[in-house]
Amino acid sequence: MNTTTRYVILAVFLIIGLHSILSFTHEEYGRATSISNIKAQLPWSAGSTLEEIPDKYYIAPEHNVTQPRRANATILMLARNSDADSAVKSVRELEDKFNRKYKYPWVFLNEEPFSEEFKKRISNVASGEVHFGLVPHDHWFQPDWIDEEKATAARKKMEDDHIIYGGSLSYRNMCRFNSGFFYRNPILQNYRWYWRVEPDVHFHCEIDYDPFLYMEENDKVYGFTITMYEYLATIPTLWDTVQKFIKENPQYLAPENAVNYLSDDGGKSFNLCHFWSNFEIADMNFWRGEAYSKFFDYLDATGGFYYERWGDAPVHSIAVSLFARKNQIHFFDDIGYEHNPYTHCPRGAGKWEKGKCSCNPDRSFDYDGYSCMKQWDRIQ
Ligand SMILES: Nc1nc2c(ncn2[C@@H]2O[C@H](COP(=O)(O)OP(=O)(O)OP(=O)(O)O)[C@@H](O)[C@H]2O)c(=O)[nH]1
Ligand SMILES: *[C@@H]1O[C@H](CO)[C@@H](O)[C@H](O)[C@H]1NC(C)=O
Ligand SMILES: *[C@@H]1O[C@H](CO)[C@@H](O)[C@H](O)[C@H]1NC(C)=O
Ligand SMILES: [Mg+2]
Repeated sequence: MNTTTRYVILAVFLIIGLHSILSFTHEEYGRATSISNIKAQLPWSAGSTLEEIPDKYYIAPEHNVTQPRRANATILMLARNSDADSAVKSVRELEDKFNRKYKYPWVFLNEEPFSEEFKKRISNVASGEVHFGLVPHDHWFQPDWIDEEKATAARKKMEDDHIIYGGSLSYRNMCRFNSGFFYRNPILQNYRWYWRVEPDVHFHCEIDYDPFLYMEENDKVYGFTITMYEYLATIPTLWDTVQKFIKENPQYLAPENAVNYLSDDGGKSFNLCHFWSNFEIADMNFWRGEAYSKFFDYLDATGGFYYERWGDAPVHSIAVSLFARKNQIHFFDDIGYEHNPYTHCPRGAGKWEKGKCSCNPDRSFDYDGYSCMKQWDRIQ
């Protein structure tokens, strides 16, 4: 063996040795602090990895039935990226109470792109397909023809008067979007029915039937759980505008409509009763139809969404009460529902028991003085 060969062999050994030392240190790196190692040293998991529960102990998911038929429907949420925590909680609850059994797709809309975090966390809790959509610019932002000076002055005045969201422009964009645009979103074009859900709402009872199929098979248009009075200061000229529209377009008034829920004097004045639209199960083809399209355009042209603070709740409620038959509006008594600060808890005989509801039926908003349930009951 000459010197060169000896050096080559030595070098090879050195490289092999160095490599094993390096890979050893590499494997060791972080061991002291990695969770799995600390866990193994803690008394409650002494000496082994966590024990897995064998599959046989899991009962077959209780409601693993595939429905014979699903409606052409989606569950819809408008949200901001900053709503992720509360959005995930709403999805988790509705999945537990309803959707894990039915697996309807979810649609999330936002005027900004959803973050990867939002999409990941939502997809983790939804059982069906999930679609994340962007609201087109013109569906959201204040149109150019709005007189900005007048709108600014109106916001300032409402803020000074301490009207909730009175000074907010984004709230107005949201209300106008929910009144006249959400159902035109390209993703929602694929569906007829929607169930509107907001971040941070609660569902208190098991929902063991499909409300969409119920609506479809019983010729319903709009479903609600809570009804209450609107703040007059947010809609001072709305009813006048509605009356003008009806005068010009009497053909859209439905026979047997629900005008007597909206008005205590046969339509002369608005009693401010409306369906609380943070919960809605409804037919988008109603909003897409001729009567509502003309109605929305007529309202929008007055600028009332910006010069006042018209909400999607009174706009939807007035339209559905005038352009649909009253028996096309459905009160979902058996859906226990909470949006801070109000809860609807089932009141019908046996419904609270049947739904295994967590809400207190004595505290249901139905009996609150601010509820419009008496006006609803009166027209039944
Ligand atoms: N993407 C987006 N969503 C919004 C915006 N403002 C409100 N939303 C959503 O629109 C819905 C209604 O907004 P909320 O702030 O809950 O309004 P509200 O129910 O009248 O009032 P709260 O009592 O605050 O709940 C919710 O689903 C919100 O997540 C916004 O600027 N951008
Ligand atoms: C439950 O449903 C899933 C698909 O939805 C299926 O793969 C699974 O086999 C079902 N389990 C039982 C027990 O029916
Ligand atoms: C669902 O409804 C939408 C809107 O009416 C319609 O365009 C679409 O074709 C329907 N899809 C199915 C599968 O029926
Ligand atoms: Mg809300």
